[in-house]
Amino acid sequence: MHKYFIVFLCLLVALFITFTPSEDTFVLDSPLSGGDTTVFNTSREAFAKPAPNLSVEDLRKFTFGNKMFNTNWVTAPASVTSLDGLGPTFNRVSCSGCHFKDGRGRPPKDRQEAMASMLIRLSVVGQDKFGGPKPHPHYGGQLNDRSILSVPVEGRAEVTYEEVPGVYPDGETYSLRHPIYTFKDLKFGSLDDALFSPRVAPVVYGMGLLEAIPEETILSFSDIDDVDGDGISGRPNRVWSPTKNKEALGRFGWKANAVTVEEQSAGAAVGDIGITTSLNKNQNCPDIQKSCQNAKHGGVPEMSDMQLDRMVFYLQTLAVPARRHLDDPNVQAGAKLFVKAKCSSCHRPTMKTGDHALKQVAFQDIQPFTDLLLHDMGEGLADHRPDFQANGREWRTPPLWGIGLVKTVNRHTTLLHDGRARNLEEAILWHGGEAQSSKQSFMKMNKDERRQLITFLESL
Ligand code: HEC
Ligand code: HEC
Ligand SMILES: [Ca+2]
Ligand SMILES: [Ca+2]
Ligand SMILES: [Ca+2]
Repeated sequence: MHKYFIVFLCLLVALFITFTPSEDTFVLDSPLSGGDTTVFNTSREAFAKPAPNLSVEDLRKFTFGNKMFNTNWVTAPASVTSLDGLGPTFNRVSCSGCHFKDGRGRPPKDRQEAMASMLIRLSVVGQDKFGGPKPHPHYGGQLNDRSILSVPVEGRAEVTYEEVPGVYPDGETYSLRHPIYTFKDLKFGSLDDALFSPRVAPVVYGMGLLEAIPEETILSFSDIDDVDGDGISGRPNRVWSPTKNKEALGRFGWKANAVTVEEQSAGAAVGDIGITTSLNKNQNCPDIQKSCQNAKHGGVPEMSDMQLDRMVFYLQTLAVPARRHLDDPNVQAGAKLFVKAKCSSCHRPTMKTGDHALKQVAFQDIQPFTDLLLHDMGEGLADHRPDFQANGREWRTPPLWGIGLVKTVNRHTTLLHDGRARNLEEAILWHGGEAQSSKQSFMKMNKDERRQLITFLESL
């Protein structure tokens, strides 16, 4: 009897620990978004700085990695054989082409402009053998709108917008632009039955810190059955990890569909630039694309392990910019409203990283403003394209650290996975699903409060 009672008590304690809402949803009064990796810089280079805790030796690696990230890959065979193998089909010739100044991409300004810093993921209904999206038989996993000479481009996508007006309870009006995508110049048949997901390039600083957040911490944010009844659940994506050779917690990408910085980077190299690595040995050429398959490649693999390693190191140690204007009363009021409107239930303000192979990012107190979990964001934002465990309405909470500096670095303010929001206010107004009541809290605020919340976001 006694034994069972102890077991019962333990269960009770476990339940209590699991279901007590965590207390860490207040906003810290500290500028150090990235712990010891924080950099104080508000210039156009704010996203491009090495973490201040790097050694001289580390800085050499960082500089090499920086070069790899900025390299313009060229068609094989070229005189510089270490940097050839572009394509045959691709989207950009460098990583920084999309992640300009280590910042974020945007949709084209008009129909004439090409998609220069975003891409369209493609698939068909079903799953591949790893539980991921099933690549389109003719176009693969994404639409490659550029190619080397002698190989045709796959096609391109155009986006136009429809304005849909709305009104706040206090009478103020707004307008949201709904994107409409059309495929043009398709070389290998129609994409009418394809599932597709337009995605802009996100910022790439703080990647090592995100990688170092303990899995238990991320899982502790999850409330799959919404036991606390606040309408917010959140669940992890579990995706296939080729380097771990098993399913693992996804952290990177708009649907948390990549496990490590290395896997994300190697995937980008082959998918976006056409550069193979030891992680992705095959050229990005679906069976039907014969001239793609027959084109000359740039070695096996085209990017060496050393080159990949340095590039990953670079991304892992890019500094996070510090928060600003902490003593501005509007920023302080905005921080309180951020918690009151439960933005902080998904955009988790503070956490501590755990151990990591890179000691510079281990055990840091950080302010990423994300839980790295998937949330149902409603029909408005849905892409209807599953990505491992993420369904067509779910998106990973994007980190908000540094978001106020995007305007300075990238000279635009577009937000959300496809850049449809033209500013912070519109980004909030698109929130639905699990974030519906949070959005409503924002809408019910008076004009000054709404302004304060936005001023707070701009200070991150
Ligand atoms: C054509 C534009 C494009 C190019 C070129 C590109 N990326 Fe990206 N990058 C993206 C998009 C879009 C995403 C989001 C992917 C997703 O949601 O699946 C992304 C995501 C990432 C992320 C994860 C960021 C996060 O917050 O989760 C990293 C890291 C990254 N890219 C690194 C690279 C590297 C390294 C290269 C060069 C080898 C590269 N990218 C080239 C568009 C691009
Ligand atoms: C239920 C979880 C959840 C809640 C609550 C929530 N968000 Fe979000 N937020 C997300 C997700 C997921 C996205 C990405 C959606 C997309 O790109 O389609 C997002 C995107 C954003 C973005 C754009 C980020 C970027 O990089 O493009 C901003 C800004 C933002 N949220 C602010 C807020 C504010 C302010 C509140 C409170 C009023 C809030 N969020 C409440 C989950 C949430
Ligand atoms: Ca190639
Ligand atoms: Ca393709
Ligand atoms: Ca909940």
